Amino acid sequence: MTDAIGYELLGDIAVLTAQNPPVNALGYDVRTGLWEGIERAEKDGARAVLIYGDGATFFAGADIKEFGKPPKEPYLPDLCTRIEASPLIVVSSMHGTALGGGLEIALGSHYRIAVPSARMGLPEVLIGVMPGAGGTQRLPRLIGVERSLDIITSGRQIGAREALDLGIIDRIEDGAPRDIGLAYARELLDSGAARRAISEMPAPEPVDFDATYEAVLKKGRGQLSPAVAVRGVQAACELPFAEGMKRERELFMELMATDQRQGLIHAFFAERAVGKLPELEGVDPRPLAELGVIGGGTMGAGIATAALLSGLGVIMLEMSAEAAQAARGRIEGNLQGALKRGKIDQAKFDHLTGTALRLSTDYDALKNADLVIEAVFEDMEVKKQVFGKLDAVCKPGAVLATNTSYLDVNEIAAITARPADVIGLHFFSPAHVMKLLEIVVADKTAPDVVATGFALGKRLGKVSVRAGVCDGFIGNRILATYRTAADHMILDGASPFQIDKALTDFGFAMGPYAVADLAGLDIGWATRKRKRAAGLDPRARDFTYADKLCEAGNFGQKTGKGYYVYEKGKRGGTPNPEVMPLIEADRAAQGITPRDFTDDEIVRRYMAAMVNEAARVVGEGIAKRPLDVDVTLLYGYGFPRYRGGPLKWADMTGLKGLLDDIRSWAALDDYFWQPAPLLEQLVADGRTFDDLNKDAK
Ligand code: T1G
Repeated sequence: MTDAIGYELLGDIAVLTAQNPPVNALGYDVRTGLWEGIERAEKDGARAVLIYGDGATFFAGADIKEFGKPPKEPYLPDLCTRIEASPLIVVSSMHGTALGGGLEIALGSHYRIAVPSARMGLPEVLIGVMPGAGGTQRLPRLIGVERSLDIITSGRQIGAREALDLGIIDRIEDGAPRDIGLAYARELLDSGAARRAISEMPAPEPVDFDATYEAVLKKGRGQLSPAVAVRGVQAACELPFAEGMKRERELFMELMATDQRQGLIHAFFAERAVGKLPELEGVDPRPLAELGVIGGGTMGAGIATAALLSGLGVIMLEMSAEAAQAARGRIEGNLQGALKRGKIDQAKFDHLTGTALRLSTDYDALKNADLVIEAVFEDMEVKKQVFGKLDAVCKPGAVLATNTSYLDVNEIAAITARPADVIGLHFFSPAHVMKLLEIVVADKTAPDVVATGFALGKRLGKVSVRAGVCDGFIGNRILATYRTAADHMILDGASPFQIDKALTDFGFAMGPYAVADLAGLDIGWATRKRKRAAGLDPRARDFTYADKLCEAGNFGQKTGKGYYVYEKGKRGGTPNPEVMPLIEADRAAQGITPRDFTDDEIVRRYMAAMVNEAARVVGEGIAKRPLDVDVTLLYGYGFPRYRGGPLKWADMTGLKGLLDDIRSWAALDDYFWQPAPLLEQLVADGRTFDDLNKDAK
């Protein structure tokens, strides 16, 4: 027996206890321990077996860290079948999160009980695979095809109550999983209950699996795993159980071999690694109970909403009583959304908007705040005035944060007497919805202030990424470059509509021009004017078509027209017929003869620009590791998760080919296409961005 599974014989009940923290993943030792435990219980003459998890949770699934390595027996599907085949009554008692292989172990058991707070599900599709230990064969036999398809293709977690209503579990009892499991096993034995093997239940009624496959594939924007999982469920309807298990295994192994599985696993581990920084080890964050927010516009109201929902008290500062009321209205509007979605109840809504939120027009109200974040107008002079006042009013040790999206945080810190307390906290709009938070560390920011930023991010349920100070930090700086690559392609012959389609076919939620319409074309217009005023490099390609679009008052969705025309009540827009004439006139004025672009070339150029700028951002230390860039693009810019992020995609695509492309395009434009030194270095050394992630561990 391994110590990953404890064994006890209590009278006629054998107890198998999973002891593999932190999540009782079903690694080799656990699988071996369970197999040996079942065999030993049968030899010891037990009449029932109880399986439960010590610590935080029942098994949370196969050990993802074993993915990509040669599988070692006993394989999980065989283990589930071995458990089910036991002549003893096998009971699984669940708590925490019984996920993937964990739920499959429970489905291989004959009876299932859970504590009220238990959650369960088959999230395999979220990491690029599918249930591979009988989940697609047993669940449909237990609860039918339709409900199984919902759970399996969404990968969503369900609570114990829903699981009971669906028939996935038999009982919910309060108490320790061991105690309720033992009592249930006792009851089953005393009542003479029989074994109940799901595999012996009749095959479920089929649905139109081809139509379901197509619909799921479309919904996943090219992600394979949910659609392939449909074929697994189909096998449960069309094949005998043992054949169905073989078919499931084949499909599972096909998915295991895909780049998408590599991309999704990379995303899974990267989003956990991104908050682990050597500079934070052993550094305690400062206390965080009361948050000050200056500026109650969309961004400030979003930040205040996120803070209120996390249980923090908020003091919102606005310029006037009217502005304060308007800010209150925005925050209440946001919270109404949470109320409607059932995230909070009316009592909570009243508390948050009643006592937890206070509004003021007087800086003095901030004197007890632990952290103050400003979300005022994006102008350095305005920011400096705000920080001058904060410096005078806030208590010693208060963290002073700016939400600026590109201004120099060092310059802002320098006007205070406490630059060590100053940090950038760049939220993404809407701030109570978007999960990405860039934590911008200025030259003098103290380590415990950085730790406080990460603690706030965790409290608000954000995915926080450490960024250095530069124009655009990580995400917006890289966005500016790949957006420019797209603008150049428009000058040379592509249309914004073809570019958007090529990128949504690649897996982006939206193309860059639809995104610009959503964010507001006036933002890009202001940036172009700011950069022209600061003096563009004469080698930089400029264009006027986008300015003319704005001069005509087209700012995108907020004015009903931009690159696309938006009709009230309709999702998405249709191409704006005014756009191409502006582009054609701009090309003519610049003496450009337009050429055709294939979708492949569009994606290749767009992605090469993204990867090249990301390589600069990592090379300059603005992002600590390539995975920080991947997480930023995944969580803030709609990058397709199954591709793992731009630098994971680059590794899988091949860095040498990307560098060769960049060098070939430099022949025509050696200003825009300058190979990043880090990219050249990696190619020269035969290394990958993932090698750099490993170096940083
Ligand atoms: N394998 C290995 N390590 C895992 C793991 C897993 N399944 N799940 C979590 N960890 C690590 C994680 O990397 C982190 O490590 C620590 O545990 C705490 O995790 C055949 C093949 C369970 C809800 O997809 O959803 O079964 O950073 O920070 O917020 O059909 O982890 O401390 O070094 O996330 O409390 C299916 C994935 C696998 C579940 C807990 N199961 N995990 O969340 O902690 S495929 C999953 C989660 C499968 C079979 C197939 C969450 C959690 P470190 P955490 P948490």
